[in-house]
Amino acid sequence: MSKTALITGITGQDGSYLAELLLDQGYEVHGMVRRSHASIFSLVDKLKPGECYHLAAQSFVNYSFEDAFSTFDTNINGTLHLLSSIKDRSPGTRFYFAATSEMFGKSSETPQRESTPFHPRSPYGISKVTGFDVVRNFRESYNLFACSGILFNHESPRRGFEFVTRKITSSVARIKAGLQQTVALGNLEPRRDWGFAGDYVRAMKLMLEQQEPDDYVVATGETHSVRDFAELAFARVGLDWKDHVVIDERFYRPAEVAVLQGDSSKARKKLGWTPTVNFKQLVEMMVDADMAGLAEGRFR
Ligand code: GDR
Repeated sequence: MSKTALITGITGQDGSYLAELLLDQGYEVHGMVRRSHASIFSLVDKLKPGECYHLAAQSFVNYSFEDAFSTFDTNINGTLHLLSSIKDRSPGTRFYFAATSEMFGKSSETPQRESTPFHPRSPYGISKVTGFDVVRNFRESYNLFACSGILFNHESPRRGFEFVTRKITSSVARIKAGLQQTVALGNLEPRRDWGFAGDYVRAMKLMLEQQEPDDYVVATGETHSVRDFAELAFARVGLDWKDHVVIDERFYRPAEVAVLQGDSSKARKKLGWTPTVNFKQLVEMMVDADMAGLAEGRFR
């Protein structure tokens, strides 16, 4: 297989960790940031990459409620165009699709595994279920090596500031430095299965190394509430979260996903994948990075 990889969404959290992993393994890595459908086609035609990781998406759940149309266009049509280009111009390319635990939504079982029925609760979740179905259909119809990673929440010091974990850890650093007093959050009750993004990109790569294409849940198996995250993050710098977190209804969602907890036994068994960072280590890593980043002027 050619050691050429194409990553859409390469400037995002996952794209950056994945690019580093592939470069370390001697790959020639090509990235796309914002694309038009025509440019995808010619790029795939020209590169004929051995592997293609489709990470680009409108990935912020809150925003998807405000603009479902553009979320559907980016997440569904974008995926369809890329897969169509691969089918027509580079059918040997191994394809990875960034699916998500948000597809489970109001789930009928906990923990969620590959066989758990989907019940998405947001336009984002719906768009990813459709993307997942498109990928499976291309695999079954055209014999493409196309996989979906059903990744549960994964975070890092490179996480976007709009997601709750980074919003909390960056605010902890600013509060500790005396730059602000409080952080406004929405619902503190939802529970998520939070892992480290650096671990999760390894699973993506492993999926494309298998004999057969398949779909895998990637998760730690632990679940914690937003409140737990805030409590640990503030405690890391010797503060009590109750003195600094205020609730703002604006951050509540029209429909919430109450609990996500993944069963990644299949990925552990077949891919030999295991996470290396637990919840406490993740929170501390993110707070410590934001404390250092603020001190060094990398964000304000
Ligand atoms: P999520 O991540 O929706 O799980 O999707 P996010 O960090 O946005 O929300 C997690 C939970 O925290 C609650 N919450 C808040 N969320 C945000 N963003 N801001 C707040 O102020 C706030 N207060 C409470 C939310 O309601 C939610 O329950 C992420 C994204 O990366 C998706 O793209 C990815 O598919 C999934 O993880 C797996």
